[in-house]
Amino acid sequence: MCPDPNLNEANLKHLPSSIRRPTYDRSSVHTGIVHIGVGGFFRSHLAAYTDELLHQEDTASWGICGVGIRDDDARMAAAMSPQDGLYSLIVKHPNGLVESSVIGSMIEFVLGSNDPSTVIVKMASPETKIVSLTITEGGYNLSPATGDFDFDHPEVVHDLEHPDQPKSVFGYLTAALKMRRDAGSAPVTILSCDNIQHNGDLTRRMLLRFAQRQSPELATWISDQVTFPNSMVDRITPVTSEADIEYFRVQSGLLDRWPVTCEPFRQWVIEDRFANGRPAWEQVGAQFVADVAPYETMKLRLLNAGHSVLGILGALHGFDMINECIADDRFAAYLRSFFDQEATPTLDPVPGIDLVAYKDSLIERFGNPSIRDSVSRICLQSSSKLPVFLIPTIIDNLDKGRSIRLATLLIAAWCLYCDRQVDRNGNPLAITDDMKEPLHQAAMKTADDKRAFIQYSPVFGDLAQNEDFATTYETLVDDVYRSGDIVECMQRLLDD
Ligand code: CS2
Repeated sequence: MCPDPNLNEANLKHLPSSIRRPTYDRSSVHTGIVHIGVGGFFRSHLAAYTDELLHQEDTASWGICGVGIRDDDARMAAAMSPQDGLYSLIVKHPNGLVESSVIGSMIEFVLGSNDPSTVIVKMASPETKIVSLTITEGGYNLSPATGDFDFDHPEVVHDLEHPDQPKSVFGYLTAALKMRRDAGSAPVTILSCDNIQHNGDLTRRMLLRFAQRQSPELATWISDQVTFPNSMVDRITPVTSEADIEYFRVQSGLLDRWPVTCEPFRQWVIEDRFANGRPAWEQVGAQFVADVAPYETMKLRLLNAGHSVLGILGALHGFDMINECIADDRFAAYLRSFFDQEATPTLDPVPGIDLVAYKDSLIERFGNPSIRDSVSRICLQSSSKLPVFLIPTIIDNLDKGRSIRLATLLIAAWCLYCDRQVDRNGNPLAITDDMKEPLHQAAMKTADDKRAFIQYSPVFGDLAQNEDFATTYETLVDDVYRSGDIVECMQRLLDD
């Protein structure tokens, strides 16, 4: 059998008219943005906004060079290279409608693992005006225990010894910024697009800590010349499945090795602090504001924390998909109570947003049956998500003497999850977490010491020292272990 032809520049003309494709001349687009961390989310979000913008006039200087600095990025490079950086974005509406388009904004892809210098030179090029990042919550090398940059991380230790052969994102950024400074090039913006409170401020703080160790003068230059706008990003983007590849193949007759599926909703709120110009993303729906803080807190504490609530409780119950959780009234009711009773009281008013409507829309988005967003994707790296998404809500509520039970049950459930690593039917849980083993060790001690899990400071900091939290947790962890049925425990809190 003849293999399907590739999705690539030459074969765009074979696409059926129902599939949108770049109608701009890709060969005249050049790189203005270098993006580190080419995964599903970057491709459904920043790259998709930028693709829409490239359809407008005078935007050809805003093409994107994708960069992979981790070993497993080689898979993405291998998928994108025969496709000239093109891929399909398959948008799935809750009513079953599906819209596909081919995205053309990523005009180059370079891998650092073999040859870091190509990446460094690209980031340092005067053409590059923005370096954007989706490196995940854990990628910022922040130790929750100390609140500081983790200088003990092996990649960081390596990068400080070998500044020209970096492995970590901070090593790369510092090497490129040094090259820019030495060449007298124009300033640059570093734009974090990860789910972290004040993601730009954190990037700046972490980068300056690292750069300072290498060269205090360089750190001062970075502090003066580089801007780090905060941004809030949102679009639910499940892990690509074989079914997505097959869907595109049937629709188009072409092989896309790594399509992206996502929901129709998207949101991007960005602080307008760019050191060297920026694309007019507002023309394609992004919102530029002076202060992103209320938007990001809302999103982290409702959407992302809400996802973790469903993910961990749903995993223990034996659900595979997030929409299955929402289809179960008991989970939907628990989530809504968490939103209303514990997350919302911690939020400031958000300009232009009706929080009740926002929460309604989250329940609808999580329930989208076409999306097939897995519980395991949500639970991935919970050890770096919960300190960002959930623990701040608990801390704020403790400070104000408000309810913490619904969020604390999640921590107790997570302890059981890390300890037993099976769902209620005894099926093994798919757990991917850098801290899986130490969390397992801590959770296993629960029978002898109920507080053992929350004393794991790399995740919880000194939260266990708060007596109100610790006693609430003790009662709930006891209930969770005795009952073994998380829905019963959820119900007890709702009935109380
Ligand atoms: C999710 C996010 O990974 C998670 O925990 O909550 O990936 C979420 O889907 C995105 O932030 C949506 O914008």
